[in-house]
Amino acid sequence: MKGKLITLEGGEGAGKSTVLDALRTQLAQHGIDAVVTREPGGTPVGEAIRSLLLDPARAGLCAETELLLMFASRAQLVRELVEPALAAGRWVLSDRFTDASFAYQGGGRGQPLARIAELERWAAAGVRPDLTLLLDLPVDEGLARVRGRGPADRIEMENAHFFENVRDAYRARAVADPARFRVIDSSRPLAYVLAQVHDVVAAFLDANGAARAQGARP
Ligand code: T5A
Repeated sequence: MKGKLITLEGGEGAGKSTVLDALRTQLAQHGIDAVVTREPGGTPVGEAIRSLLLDPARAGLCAETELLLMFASRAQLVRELVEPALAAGRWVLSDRFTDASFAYQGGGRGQPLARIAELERWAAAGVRPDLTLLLDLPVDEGLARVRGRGPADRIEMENAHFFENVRDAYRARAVADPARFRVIDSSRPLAYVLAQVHDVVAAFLDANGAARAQGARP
Protein backbone atom coordinates (compact mmCIF):
# COMPACT_ATOMS: atom_id res chain seq x y z
CA MET A 1 0.00 0.00 0.00
CA LYS A 2 1.26 3.47 -0.87
CA GLY A 3 2.15 5.71 2.08
CA LYS A 4 -0.20 8.56 3.03
CA LEU A 5 0.34 11.89 4.74
CA ILE A 6 -2.31 12.83 7.32
CA THR A 7 -2.09 16.23 9.02
CA LEU A 8 -3.77 17.75 12.05
CA GLU A 9 -4.45 21.47 12.04
CA GLY A 10 -6.22 24.03 14.18
CA GLY A 11 -5.74 27.06 16.36
CA GLU A 12 -4.12 27.15 19.78
CA GLY A 13 -5.38 24.48 22.18
CA ALA A 14 -7.51 22.78 19.51
CA GLY A 15 -6.51 19.35 20.84
CA LYS A 16 -4.20 18.18 18.05
CA SER A 17 -1.65 16.49 20.32
CA THR A 18 -4.45 14.69 22.17
CA VAL A 19 -6.04 13.47 18.94
CA LEU A 20 -2.70 12.46 17.44
CA ASP A 21 -2.19 9.74 20.04
CA ALA A 22 -5.62 8.24 19.35
CA LEU A 23 -4.99 8.40 15.62
CA ARG A 24 -1.69 6.58 15.91
CA THR A 25 -3.43 3.82 17.90
CA GLN A 26 -6.23 3.55 15.33
CA LEU A 27 -3.74 3.16 12.48
CA ALA A 28 -1.76 0.59 14.48
CA GLN A 29 -4.95 -1.47 14.83
CA HIS A 30 -4.94 -1.68 11.03
CA GLY A 31 -1.32 -2.80 10.99
CA ILE A 32 -0.05 0.66 10.02
CA ASP A 33 3.01 1.76 11.97
CA ALA A 34 2.84 5.48 11.23
CA VAL A 35 5.75 7.89 11.42
CA VAL A 36 4.65 10.67 13.78
CA THR A 37 6.09 14.16 13.55
CA ARG A 38 5.33 17.81 14.20
CA GLU A 39 5.90 21.28 12.82
CA PRO A 40 7.80 23.39 13.27
CA GLY A 41 10.34 20.74 14.21
CA GLY A 42 10.43 17.01 13.60
CA THR A 43 14.16 16.84 12.75
CA PRO A 44 17.21 17.97 14.76
CA VAL A 45 17.55 21.05 12.54
CA GLY A 46 13.80 21.69 12.66
CA GLU A 47 13.68 21.43 16.45
CA ALA A 48 16.46 24.02 16.71
CA ILE A 49 14.45 26.31 14.42
CA ARG A 50 11.33 25.64 16.53
CA SER A 51 13.11 26.80 19.70
CA LEU A 52 14.00 30.04 17.98
CA LEU A 53 10.50 30.56 16.56
CA LEU A 54 8.66 29.99 19.83
CA ASP A 55 11.11 31.77 22.15
CA PRO A 56 9.17 34.63 23.81
CA ALA A 57 12.45 36.58 24.03
CA ARG A 58 12.48 36.86 20.18
CA ALA A 59 9.69 39.42 20.08
CA GLY A 60 11.50 41.32 17.32
CA LEU A 61 11.28 38.49 14.77
CA CYS A 62 9.75 40.07 11.65
CA ALA A 63 6.94 38.37 9.70
CA GLU A 64 9.17 37.58 6.71
CA THR A 65 11.78 35.86 8.92
CA GLU A 66 9.03 33.92 10.68
CA LEU A 67 7.63 32.68 7.36
CA LEU A 68 11.04 31.68 6.02
CA LEU A 69 11.96 29.87 9.25
CA MET A 70 8.69 27.89 9.15
CA PHE A 71 9.61 26.79 5.64
CA ALA A 72 13.25 26.16 6.55
CA SER A 73 12.03 23.68 9.16
CA ARG A 74 9.56 22.21 6.65
CA ALA A 75 12.15 21.88 3.86
CA GLN A 76 14.32 19.81 6.19
CA LEU A 77 11.38 17.71 7.42
CA VAL A 78 10.17 16.95 3.90
CA ARG A 79 13.56 15.81 2.65
CA GLU A 80 14.79 14.06 5.77
CA LEU A 81 11.61 12.37 6.91
CA VAL A 82 8.38 12.82 4.92
CA GLU A 83 9.51 12.02 1.38
CA PRO A 84 11.67 9.00 2.38
CA ALA A 85 8.86 7.61 4.56
CA LEU A 86 6.20 7.99 1.84
CA ALA A 87 8.56 6.51 -0.75
CA ALA A 88 9.03 3.48 1.51
CA GLY A 89 5.24 3.05 1.77
CA ARG A 90 5.06 4.37 5.36
CA TRP A 91 2.18 6.56 6.58
CA VAL A 92 3.08 9.89 8.14
CA LEU A 93 1.06 11.73 10.79
CA SER A 94 2.03 15.36 11.27
CA ASP A 95 0.93 17.78 13.98
CA ARG A 96 0.63 20.77 11.61
CA PHE A 97 2.06 21.19 8.08
CA THR A 98 1.88 23.80 5.31
CA ASP A 99 -1.75 24.78 6.00
CA ALA A 100 -0.46 26.30 9.27
CA SER A 101 1.72 28.69 7.28
CA PHE A 102 -1.25 29.75 5.15
CA ALA A 103 -3.28 30.29 8.35
CA TYR A 104 -0.73 31.88 10.70
CA GLN A 105 1.71 33.66 8.38
CA GLY A 106 -0.92 34.32 5.70
CA GLY A 107 -4.09 34.97 7.71
CA GLY A 108 -2.42 36.06 10.93
CA ARG A 109 0.59 38.05 9.68
CA GLY A 110 -0.80 39.11 6.31
CA GLN A 111 1.97 37.58 4.23
CA PRO A 112 0.92 37.18 0.55
CA LEU A 113 -0.73 33.82 -0.09
CA ALA A 114 0.86 33.57 -3.54
CA ARG A 115 4.29 33.80 -1.93
CA ILE A 116 3.42 31.05 0.54
CA ALA A 117 2.15 28.90 -2.33
CA GLU A 118 5.46 29.42 -4.12
CA LEU A 119 7.35 28.35 -0.99
CA GLU A 120 5.11 25.28 -0.79
CA ARG A 121 6.11 24.32 -4.35
CA TRP A 122 9.81 24.98 -3.82
CA ALA A 123 10.81 24.56 -0.16
CA ALA A 124 8.21 21.89 0.62
CA ALA A 125 8.80 20.19 -2.75
CA GLY A 126 5.07 20.38 -3.50
CA VAL A 127 4.29 17.76 -0.85
CA ARG A 128 0.63 17.97 0.19
CA PRO A 129 -1.36 15.96 2.72
CA ASP A 130 -3.76 13.25 1.58
CA LEU A 131 -6.09 14.02 4.48
CA THR A 132 -6.23 17.03 6.81
CA LEU A 133 -8.26 17.11 10.01
CA LEU A 134 -9.05 20.68 10.98
CA LEU A 135 -9.93 20.87 14.68
CA ASP A 136 -12.00 24.02 14.89
CA LEU A 137 -13.15 25.87 17.99
CA PRO A 138 -13.79 29.45 19.10
CA VAL A 139 -10.56 31.34 19.72
CA ASP A 140 -11.28 32.19 23.35
CA GLU A 141 -11.96 28.55 24.23
CA GLY A 142 -8.67 27.37 22.70
CA LEU A 143 -6.66 30.12 24.37
CA ALA A 144 -8.24 29.32 27.74
CA ARG A 145 -7.04 25.73 27.37
CA VAL A 146 -3.42 26.63 26.63
CA ARG A 147 -3.16 29.60 28.98
CA GLY A 148 -3.92 27.37 31.94
CA ARG A 149 -0.76 25.34 31.42
CA GLY A 150 2.13 27.75 31.93
CA PRO A 151 4.03 30.60 30.28
CA ALA A 152 2.95 31.50 26.74
CA ASP A 153 5.33 30.98 23.81
CA ARG A 154 6.03 33.81 21.33
CA ILE A 155 3.06 33.04 19.09
CA GLU A 156 0.61 32.30 21.94
CA MET A 157 1.30 35.87 23.14
CA GLU A 158 -0.54 37.29 20.08
CA ASN A 159 -3.94 38.95 20.57
CA ALA A 160 -7.41 37.54 19.87
CA HIS A 161 -7.69 39.46 16.57
CA PHE A 162 -4.61 37.62 15.25
CA PHE A 163 -6.11 34.24 16.19
CA GLU A 164 -9.50 35.14 14.69
CA ASN A 165 -7.70 35.79 11.40
CA VAL A 166 -5.88 32.46 11.73
CA ARG A 167 -9.18 30.66 12.31
CA ASP A 168 -10.81 32.39 9.33
CA ALA A 169 -7.89 31.43 7.09
CA TYR A 170 -8.06 27.78 8.15
CA ARG A 171 -11.81 27.66 7.54
CA ALA A 172 -11.41 29.27 4.13
CA ARG A 173 -8.85 26.63 3.16
CA ALA A 174 -11.19 23.86 4.27
CA VAL A 175 -14.02 25.31 2.18
CA ALA A 176 -11.72 25.61 -0.83
CA ASP A 177 -10.53 21.98 -0.64
CA PRO A 178 -13.37 19.81 0.71
CA ALA A 179 -11.87 16.63 -0.78
CA ARG A 180 -8.86 16.87 1.52
CA PHE A 181 -10.21 18.63 4.63
CA ARG A 182 -12.50 17.30 7.32
CA VAL A 183 -13.58 19.92 9.87
CA ILE A 184 -14.22 18.69 13.40
CA ASP A 185 -15.88 20.77 16.11
CA SER A 186 -13.24 20.52 18.83
CA SER A 187 -15.18 22.67 21.28
CA ARG A 188 -17.22 19.52 22.02
CA PRO A 189 -16.20 17.05 24.77
CA LEU A 190 -13.08 15.05 24.03
CA ALA A 191 -14.97 11.75 23.68
CA TYR A 192 -17.11 13.29 20.92
CA VAL A 193 -14.06 14.72 19.14
CA LEU A 194 -12.25 11.39 19.27
CA ALA A 195 -15.31 9.56 17.92
CA GLN A 196 -15.56 12.01 15.01
CA VAL A 197 -11.89 11.63 14.21
CA HIS A 198 -12.20 7.85 14.40
CA ASP A 199 -15.06 7.83 11.88
CA VAL A 200 -13.27 10.14 9.46
CA VAL A 201 -10.11 8.06 9.55
CA ALA A 202 -12.04 4.79 9.28
CA ALA A 203 -13.66 6.09 6.09
CA PHE A 204 -10.26 7.19 4.78
CA LEU A 205 -8.79 3.76 5.54
CA ASP A 206 -11.67 2.05 3.77
CA ALA A 207 -11.32 4.35 0.76
CA ASN A 208 -7.65 3.43 0.56
CA GLY A 209 -8.18 -0.29 0.95
CA ALA A 210 -6.26 -0.35 4.22
CA ALA A 211 -8.67 -2.52 6.19
CA ARG A 212 -8.87 -5.22 3.54
CA ALA A 213 -5.13 -5.06 2.93
CA GLN A 214 -4.46 -5.68 6.61
CA GLY A 215 -7.10 -8.37 6.91
CA ALA A 216 -8.86 -6.40 9.64
CA ARG A 217 -12.31 -6.74 8.08
CA PRO A 218 -14.25 -9.73 6.89
N1 T5A B 1 2.97 27.71 13.48
C1 T5A B 1 3.22 26.41 13.13
C2 T5A B 1 2.95 28.73 12.54
O1 T5A B 1 2.75 29.90 12.88
N2 T5A B 1 3.18 28.40 11.22
C3 T5A B 1 3.46 27.14 10.81
O2 T5A B 1 3.68 26.91 9.60
C4 T5A B 1 3.49 26.10 11.80
C5 T5A B 1 3.78 24.69 11.40
C6 T5A B 1 3.44 25.68 17.27
C7 T5A B 1 3.15 27.11 16.96
O3 T5A B 1 3.68 27.41 15.69
C8 T5A B 1 2.71 28.03 14.90
C9 T5A B 1 1.40 27.55 15.45
C10 T5A B 1 1.66 27.41 16.92
O4 T5A B 1 1.41 28.65 17.54
P1 T5A B 1 2.88 24.31 19.41
O5 T5A B 1 3.38 24.31 20.81
O6 T5A B 1 3.11 23.07 18.62
O7 T5A B 1 3.45 25.55 18.65
O8 T5A B 1 1.39 24.75 19.51
P2 T5A B 1 0.13 24.04 19.06
O9 T5A B 1 0.38 23.29 17.79
O10 T5A B 1 -0.95 25.06 19.03
O11 T5A B 1 -0.10 22.98 20.20
P3 T5A B 1 -0.92 23.12 21.49
O12 T5A B 1 -0.39 22.13 22.46
O13 T5A B 1 -0.96 24.53 21.93
O14 T5A B 1 -2.34 22.71 21.07
P4 T5A B 1 -2.93 21.31 20.69
O15 T5A B 1 -1.89 20.26 20.47
O16 T5A B 1 -3.87 21.55 19.58
O17 T5A B 1 -3.79 20.95 21.98
P5 T5A B 1 -3.56 19.82 23.08
O18 T5A B 1 -3.92 18.49 22.56
O19 T5A B 1 -2.23 20.02 23.70
O20 T5A B 1 -4.73 20.24 24.07
C11 T5A B 1 -4.65 21.45 24.79
C12 T5A B 1 -5.38 21.24 26.13
O21 T5A B 1 -6.77 21.09 25.88
C13 T5A B 1 -7.26 19.87 26.39
C14 T5A B 1 -6.04 18.97 26.54
O22 T5A B 1 -6.23 18.01 27.55
C15 T5A B 1 -4.96 19.98 26.88
O23 T5A B 1 -4.99 20.26 28.26
N3 T5A B 1 -8.24 19.37 25.44
C16 T5A B 1 -9.58 19.41 25.64
N4 T5A B 1 -10.31 19.88 26.67
C17 T5A B 1 -11.67 19.81 26.55
N5 T5A B 1 -12.30 19.31 25.46
C18 T5A B 1 -11.61 18.83 24.42
N6 T5A B 1 -12.24 18.36 23.34
C19 T5A B 1 -10.18 18.88 24.47
N7 T5A B 1 -9.18 18.53 23.62
C20 T5A B 1 -8.02 18.83 24.22
